[in-house]
Amino acid sequence: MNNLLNIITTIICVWLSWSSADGAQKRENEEVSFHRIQTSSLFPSSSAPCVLSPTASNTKSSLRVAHRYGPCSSLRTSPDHDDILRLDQARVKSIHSNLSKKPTARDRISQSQSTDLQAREGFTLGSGNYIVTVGIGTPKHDLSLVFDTGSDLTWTQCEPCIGSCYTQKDPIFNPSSSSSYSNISCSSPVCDSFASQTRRKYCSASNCAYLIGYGDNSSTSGYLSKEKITLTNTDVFDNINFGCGQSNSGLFNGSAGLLGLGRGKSSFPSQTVMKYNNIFSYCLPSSPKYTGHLTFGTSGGLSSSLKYTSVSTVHESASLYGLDIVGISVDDKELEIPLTVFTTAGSIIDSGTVTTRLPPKAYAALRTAFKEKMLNYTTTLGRSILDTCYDFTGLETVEIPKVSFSFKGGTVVELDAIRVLYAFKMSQVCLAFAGNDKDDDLAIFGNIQQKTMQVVYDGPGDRVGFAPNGCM
Ligand SMILES: *[C@@H]1O[C@H](CO)[C@@H](O)[C@H](O)[C@H]1NC(C)=O
Ligand SMILES: *[C@@H]1O[C@H](CO)[C@@H](O)[C@H](O)[C@H]1NC(C)=O
Ligand SMILES: *[C@@H]1O[C@H](CO)[C@@H](O)[C@H](O)[C@H]1NC(C)=O
Ligand SMILES: *[C@@H]1O[C@H](CO)[C@@H](O)[C@H](O)[C@H]1NC(C)=O
Ligand SMILES: CC(=O)N[C@H]1CO[C@H](CO)[C@@H](O)[C@@H]1O
Repeated sequence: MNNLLNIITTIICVWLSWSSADGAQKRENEEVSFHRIQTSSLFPSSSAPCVLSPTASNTKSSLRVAHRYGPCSSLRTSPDHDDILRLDQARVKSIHSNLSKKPTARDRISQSQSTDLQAREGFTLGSGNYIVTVGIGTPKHDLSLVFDTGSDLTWTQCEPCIGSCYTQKDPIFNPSSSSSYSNISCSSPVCDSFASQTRRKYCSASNCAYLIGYGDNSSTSGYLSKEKITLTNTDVFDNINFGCGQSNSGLFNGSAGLLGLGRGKSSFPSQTVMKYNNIFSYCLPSSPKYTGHLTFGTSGGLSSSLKYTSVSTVHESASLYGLDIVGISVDDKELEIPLTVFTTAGSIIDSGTVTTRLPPKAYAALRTAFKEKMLNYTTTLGRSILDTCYDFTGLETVEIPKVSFSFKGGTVVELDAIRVLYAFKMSQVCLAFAGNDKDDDLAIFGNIQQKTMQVVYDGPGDRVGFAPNGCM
C-alpha cells in the first residue's frame, strides 16, 4: 500500500515537474538546452508572506536561513538593489585588495602586542545577506546573525557598547546578565592563538581584545570572550570563543552580528569539530519569500547526488574556501577560455558575495555567448556592476540559455534561470555575473548562483559539494 502510494506520488511529481513552466523544457525527441520561464516568476511579490521551509525543522542541527531583506527576516529592512550591489562591490573590492597579493614581510612581523585599536584588516568579508537565529548566554538570548563563509570570528554587539553600537532588531546582549559569560585573559594561549591568525594582538587592560575592519567600512572591536551558544534544544555548546563587540559600525544594519563559518581555527565549525566533524551545509532559498537552512554535521542527511570539488587555501588566507573553476558552458557548449585565465586568478566560493565575479576574459566569453542566445530580446541599459540587460516588458515567457560551471574533479553545476538572471524590474533583467578589473583578481562563486542547491562544506575532506534541489 505504502509502495503504491509512493509510486503514485512519484508519478504525480514527475508529471508536475514536466508540465511546470519553470526549469528546462524537453520537447519531444529533441534535447533543448535552454530554460523557458514565466517572466512573472522572476519577481516574487514583495508582499508575499513567508513560506517556512520544512527541511530545517526535520533535523536537530539545522537552522532556518532567511534572506535579510525579505518577508522571512525579522529585520525587515527594505531592499534597494543599487545598495545591495554597491555593498557587494565593496565586499569584493576588499577581498581583492586584501587577498590578491601575498602578505608582506611587514605583515608577518607586526605581531607585537598592542592596545592601539587603529583599524587594520584582519579577516575579509562584508555584511552578507543571509541570517540565522542562534541563542547566546544563560539564560539564552536569541540573536539574528548574518552568516558568512568569508570570515571566522563569530561576534555580537555587547552592552555597555563602550564605543558605539548600531541599531539592531534584537535587544543587545548584556554579558553581565549571563551566568555563562567569561572574559579571555590577555595572557591566555587562546588570545595568542587568535592573534597569530589575525597577525595582530590586541589587549584592553588584562582582557584579550579583537578588532576587525571589513572592507565595506564596517568594523567591530571589543573583548574576545567565551559563551554558551545554543543552536537548537539539543545542540548547545559551552565556552565558544566569540567577539563581544563594544564598538561596532557599518552595514550589519539590524542584525546582531555575525556567525563566522570560515576555514580558520576560530570559526564556529572549527570550534564545534568534536560534535560536527567540521562539516556543515546550507541551502539559500530561490526567493526571499522562502526560508532555506544551515545545517551542522551530517545528521540532517546529505543528498545522494552531491558532487564534490576540492578546497584549498588561496593567497594564504586561512578563512576563505578556495576552489577551482575550470570551465563555463552556455547551452551545453563549452566556452573557449584558456585554463590559465582561471588559474591566474584563483577562485573562492563565498556565501556573502551576491553576484559571481569572473576573470575579465572569462566574463567576456560568457557575455558574448549569452548575448548570442538572447538576440531575440530587446537589450537595455546596464545597471550598477551588471552590464548585460534586457527589457522583457510584455513577454509572458522567455527562453534563457543554460549556463554551467565546471569545477576541478569533473563536478558540473548547472544553473537555471533564477541563478543566471538578476531582475530589477520587467524592463531591466540582467545577466547576474560581473567581470573583475584585473586578470589576477580572485574569481568568486557568489550566492545568486548557489540558490536552491545543497552546498556542503566538508572540512576533513577538504572539499565542497553541490547537489540540486536542496530547498525551495
Ligand atoms: C538600515 O536600516 C534602516 C532602518 O530599517 C534603514 O532606514 C536604512 O536604509 C538601512 N541602511 C542600510 C545601509 O541598509
Ligand atoms: C570582563 O571584563 C570587563 C572589562 O574589564 C569587566 O567589566 C567584566 O566585569 C568582566 N566580566 C567577567 C565575567 O569577568
Ligand atoms: C566608506 O567610507 C568612505 C569615506 O566615508 C566613503 O567614501 C565610501 O563610499 C564608503 N564605502 C561604502 C561602501 O559605503
Ligand atoms: C529567435 O526567434 C526565432 C523565431 O521564433 C527562432 O527561430 C530563432 O531560433 C530565435 N533565435 C534565437 C537566437 O533564439
Ligand atoms: C591590508 C590591506 O590590503 N587592506 C585593504 C583591505 O581592503 C580595504 C578596502 O578595499 C582597503 O582599504 C585596505 O587597505
